[in-house]
Amino acid sequence: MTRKESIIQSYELARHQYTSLGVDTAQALKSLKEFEISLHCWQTDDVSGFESPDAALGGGGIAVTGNYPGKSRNIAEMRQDLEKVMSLLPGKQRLNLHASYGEFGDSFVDRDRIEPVHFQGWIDWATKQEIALDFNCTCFSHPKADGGYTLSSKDEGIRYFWVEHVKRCRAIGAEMGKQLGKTCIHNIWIPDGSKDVPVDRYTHRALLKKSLDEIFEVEYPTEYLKDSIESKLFGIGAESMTVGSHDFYLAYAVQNKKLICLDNGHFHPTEQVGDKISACLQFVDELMLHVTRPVRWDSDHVVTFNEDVVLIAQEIVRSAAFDRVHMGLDFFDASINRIGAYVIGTRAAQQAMLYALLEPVDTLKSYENEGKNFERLALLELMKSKPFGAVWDYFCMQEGVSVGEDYIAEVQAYEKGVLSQRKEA
Ligand code: RNT
Ligand code: ZN
Repeated sequence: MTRKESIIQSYELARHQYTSLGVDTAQALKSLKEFEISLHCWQTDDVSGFESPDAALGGGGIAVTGNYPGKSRNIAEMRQDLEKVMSLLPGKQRLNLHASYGEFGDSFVDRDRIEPVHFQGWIDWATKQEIALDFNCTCFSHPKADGGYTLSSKDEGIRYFWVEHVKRCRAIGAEMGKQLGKTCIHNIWIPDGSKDVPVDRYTHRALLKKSLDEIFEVEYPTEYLKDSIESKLFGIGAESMTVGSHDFYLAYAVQNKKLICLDNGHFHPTEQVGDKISACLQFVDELMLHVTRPVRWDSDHVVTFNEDVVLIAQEIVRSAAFDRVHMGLDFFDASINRIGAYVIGTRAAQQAMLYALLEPVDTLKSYENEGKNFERLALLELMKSKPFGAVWDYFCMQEGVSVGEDYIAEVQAYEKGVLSQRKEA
């Protein structure tokens, strides 16, 4: 039997098993193909960005550990890496850019001066790749963020600088959406917070509200731009108080019809972002997700197929919220091959979606409605050993990308041929 024949045969056997449970595998694969995940550009270069040749992540309570060779050093290398990643992923994804990744040429363009023209190269590239772009203001790794406060700063000059930056970022995002004909989601995350217990939380939060109001004064058509705001519990150096807490942003999002962005590394370790989806969706139209793997803290390890991610996927599917929940990734691991990390994490998120799509939701719901909780638990347990891997392999084959473990060799070849040729700058 050829490899192809065995993949097809395994799929057919799997299909029968799912069909007998009332699950349509073909429909599941159709939905999976339509579900676009927003790839975070910052996994290719450890969140360094290209504002200056020696740009590196600094401040803001996020940290990248590791020094695996081969990180992308410029935009050409980054695009090359992204194209490699996308060639190893089934379906079509989006790209999530940070403002620090513009094409600034030889001159230094400060954050309050950036314009759509600095991102035209990305728009052209995305047009060629036939993908959509999402965008993020970069309110960290900058001297004006060193004081610990940006949009909530009591220093009017600093606050104004960041308001201007974010306003410009929204204009850039809207331009991306307009040119690409696909809505761009612009996300705001700021590092603002305090290491030790502050006494004036109120003023900082009032200032953040004021800044957001100023930023959102300009309205863009929703076909071009949608806005999300990302909450966080704490960061390194901001252990005692984060200005943009979940309460703050959720309330702001509800009151101002914005998207709330839930990063599953930004809550207490036992809180489940999956549980928050159906709660938030009662009050906001749409959600943005940053899917990550927090190991003990917001460590941004590579996403794996774990219970947290599966619950997120299940809640999207069970809530029939495919069009209302946008999934982006947010992890950065510099201790292993970065391209491999990317592919593992994105495939894991896609697999979680597939797992959720292959769930016999109707049967499970009717068990639940009838109070048959033993039956519900039994079926949920049974689903864990169903041959969903066979459906996944078939999907990859249909999509013309590496099946099963084949992508390991592809990443190794890319490391040998491309990444290892990159000398440290
Ligand atoms: C930080 C937030 C934020 C960043 C990116 C780079 O804790 O998760 O989303 O990771 O903007
Ligand atoms: Zn995030």
